[in-house]
Amino acid sequence: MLREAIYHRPKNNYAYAYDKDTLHIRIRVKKGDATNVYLIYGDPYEWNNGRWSNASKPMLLEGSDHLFDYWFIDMKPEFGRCRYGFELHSENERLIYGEGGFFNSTPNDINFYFCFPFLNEIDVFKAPKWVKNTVWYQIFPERFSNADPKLNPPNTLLWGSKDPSLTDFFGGDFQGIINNIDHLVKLGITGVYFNPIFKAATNHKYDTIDYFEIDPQFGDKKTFKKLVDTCHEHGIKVMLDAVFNHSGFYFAPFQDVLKNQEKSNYVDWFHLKKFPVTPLPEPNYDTFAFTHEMPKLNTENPEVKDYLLRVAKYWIEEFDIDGWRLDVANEVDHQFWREFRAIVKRIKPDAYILGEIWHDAIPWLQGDQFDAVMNYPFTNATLRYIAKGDINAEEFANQITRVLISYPKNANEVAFNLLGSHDTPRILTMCHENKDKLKLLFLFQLSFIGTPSIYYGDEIGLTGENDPDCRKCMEWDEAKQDQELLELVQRLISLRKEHAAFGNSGEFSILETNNETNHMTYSKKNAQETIIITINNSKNPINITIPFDFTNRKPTDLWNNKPLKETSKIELPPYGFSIIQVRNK
Ligand code: ARE
Repeated sequence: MLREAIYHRPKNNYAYAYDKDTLHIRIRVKKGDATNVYLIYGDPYEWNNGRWSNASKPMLLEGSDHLFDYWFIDMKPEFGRCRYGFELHSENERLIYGEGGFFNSTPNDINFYFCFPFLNEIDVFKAPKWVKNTVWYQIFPERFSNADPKLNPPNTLLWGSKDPSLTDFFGGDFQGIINNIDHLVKLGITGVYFNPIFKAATNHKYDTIDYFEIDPQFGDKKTFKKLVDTCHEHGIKVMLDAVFNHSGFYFAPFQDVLKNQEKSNYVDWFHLKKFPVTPLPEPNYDTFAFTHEMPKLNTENPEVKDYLLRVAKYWIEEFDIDGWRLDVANEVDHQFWREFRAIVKRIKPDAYILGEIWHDAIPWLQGDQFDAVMNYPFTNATLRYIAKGDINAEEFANQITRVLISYPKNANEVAFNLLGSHDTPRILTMCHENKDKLKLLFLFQLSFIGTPSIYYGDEIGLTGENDPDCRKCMEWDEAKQDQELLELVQRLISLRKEHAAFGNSGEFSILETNNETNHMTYSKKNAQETIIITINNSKNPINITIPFDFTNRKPTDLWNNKPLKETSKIELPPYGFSIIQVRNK
């Protein structure tokens, strides 16, 4: 066995508390090296004469990518404490691995084992229960619906009259969202994520002027309350965008700095580099990216912290919002987020905290900061396989396995799985407008572990290149909406609700990938049923045998709602799919 490939480290995605009684342990081994892996474990205080009385348990092969196999076990340490090591078997070798390194026989020194000291309940990663079953919908408020022309900002354009430029306004507002709540309800949405709504200068409102005011183009606080109440009445949770990394240029404290320079009371609110503070030609202060309109806030300053935490509290306490999406979350200090979490959870224990992080985010998912992150690694892998077609089925399986392995299972269950957002090209455009591919994207997203999020308009086939083109006005003329697509998304969401295994309580396993046909078969399984999904991601029809024995299992074609013959052979048209259900024996 290749020792260099073997990896384990406690207290991260390789060993973590799943709940107050259960530990999850993983180990990475070179692909194909081990035939069996066992966990050797015991309580540190039960160690007698160089050994434990109890024994070892077999681990399961959880998944593989192109280099590694990942072995997994869940166990309940009787006294909450655990020392453990791994016994790895290949055809001709038996190897023990622990904190002390590699051994040919079970080490008789307890210090050579890994240590999970104690399963303290307060440290267990815990997201609000409701999140797991949520289907999100993302609304960019300026572009969803304009119902109150009195609120239109100057030069508001006729709804949908052109593709948006960086600076266009179309006048979307809260009343427009309220008027169209049925669209969300029919779709089966149970959570809405709103892009920023606070007073700001631009159409996207990421340049906050006042964190305690609604932007007047959207309505007033009364209408916002009505919006939250309307959502709640329809079983829809509400999440707002918290832009705490930076303020807008016209935020009063920043304007004060520009005016009073060294004498300003707000010099420590920002990351100023020298005086006089000047925004142009290049800002001499830290900003978001290189945008002088977005001065970076000094979240280490207690005054700034106090101000922003009051903002976080205010919108929960006064308007009963259910969650915060944190903009540019990874550029803000961890300490700020820890305090943010403590306050938010104190006032609303089941509020959801979602960080915008595009990369591996394990340091934020330890239970003390975020409940989830926007799962762009999921997005990238899925779009590459289905939309862009630049990776094949096997590589997709590798990448999706890595997505799952990167986090604890309880974090995966609430990951915010998006296919597109206001920051990315429209998914239909990514699919080169091939709607069959788009359907496969939705199928994969809505049958995967985590909480799916639909970017407004993707469900009716809006197109658009990158920002600002991906922020077109929502199309409300039913004749111009893709009704077939809409119905597909609706049905997939209801399958998620009707069949827990199809949704978030099903264990995801890849059953087969084939690079020649480019198809992939995976299953979702819970205690009651197994659902087997095949995606034919190819312009050719396929005729394949599903690697599952249906004999005496009474399979049902869930998509077409009809019983199937007990055979594993299926035929799928180009970009076709099948969803087969069997009850577990
Ligand atoms: C505007 C224009 C852009 C132009 C830019 C230049 O629209 O076309 O390039 O100005 O200054 C908001 C607005 C944007 C606006 C931007 C600046 O929505 O329209 O751009 O402000 O004024 C990284 C960050 C991530 C960030 C993205 C955009 O990590 O946090 O970049 N996303 C949030 C929001 C945005 C928002 C802001 C931040 C600022 O979701 O909408 O922009 O508040 C890789 C990297 C990622 C990177 C990602 C995208 O994968 O690894 O780190 O994300 O690409 O670039």
